[in-house]
Amino acid sequence: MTLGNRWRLLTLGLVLAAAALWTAPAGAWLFDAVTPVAHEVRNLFWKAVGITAFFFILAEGILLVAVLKFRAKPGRAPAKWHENLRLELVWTAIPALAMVILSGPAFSTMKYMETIPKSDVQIEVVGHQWFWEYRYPKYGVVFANEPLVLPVGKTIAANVTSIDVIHSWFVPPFGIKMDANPGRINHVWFQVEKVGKYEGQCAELCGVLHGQMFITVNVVTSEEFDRWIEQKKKGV
Ligand SMILES: [Cu+2]
Repeated sequence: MTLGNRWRLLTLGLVLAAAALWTAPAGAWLFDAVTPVAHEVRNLFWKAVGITAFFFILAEGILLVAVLKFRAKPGRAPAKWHENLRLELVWTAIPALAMVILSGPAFSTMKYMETIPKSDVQIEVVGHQWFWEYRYPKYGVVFANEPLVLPVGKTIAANVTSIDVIHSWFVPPFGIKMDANPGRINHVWFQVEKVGKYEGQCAELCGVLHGQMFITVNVVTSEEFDRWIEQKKKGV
């Protein structure tokens, strides 16, 4: 393979990988964030990328300069060094400090996700091998294996649990990925900003049909939601 071909193949690979990330539902928290939680997660991601990219470029830049400047040349042997305690301390301490600085926004984002505000709609999400059951306790509505329906703009609080093994309720555009553990109730909240159909999937290997434990959430207007829940109450 010639060098030109190799570059072409590499570029094609990168373009395909970027396209897959862009179109796959799993990347939606980054490209289609639709809840305040998802926006927070995305902001945190970019902060982490910014800080780590700074050190990556700095370290690789220094490496490149060292390689070019001190390499062997005709009539000159390559430079050699061994150990420099002060330098090693500095280049360990600075990135460590950067991680400490980054832990601030990381903890505040976590706190934001975990503090459930006063909710407008309370639901229960129950994982089964291999489908999701949804309950609306206030309305006495329970169903399984069909899309969850929620009103746009309202604060939704969800209790997440499981009947059998560990599942995970993962809806990327909401920035939500919560384990559903048997014998334990986990809490999440979200407020969807746009009407639409959102997709997710069980994100914890839970058995042979794990790959088919899809999640669909239809986010509708309040009026549509009221109509839908009335119908559901009647068992339609
Ligand atoms: Cu599962």
